Amino acid sequence: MSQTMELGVGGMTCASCTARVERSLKRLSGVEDATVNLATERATVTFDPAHVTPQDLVNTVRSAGYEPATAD
Ligand code: 9UX
Repeated sequence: MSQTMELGVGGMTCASCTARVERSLKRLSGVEDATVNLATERATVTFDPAHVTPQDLVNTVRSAGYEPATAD
C-alpha cells in the first residue's frame, strides 16, 4: 500500500532545482512519484513504506543539496 506525504524543500531558486529534487527522489527504490513545487517549496511524494522511509526521503533531499523540512 503506497502512501503520500509532503515534505518541505528549502534552498531552491530556479525551475531546474525542482527537477533535480524530483529526479533524486524518483531514483529511490520505493518512490512511485515525486512532484516539487518551487513556489510553495514543497515536495509531494508517493512511496511504498515497505521499501523506503520518510527519513530516506529527507536524507535524499539533503544529499541533493537542499534543505528538507518535515511537516510536523
Ligand atoms: Mo538553477 Mo538550482 O540555475 O540548484 S538548478 S539554482
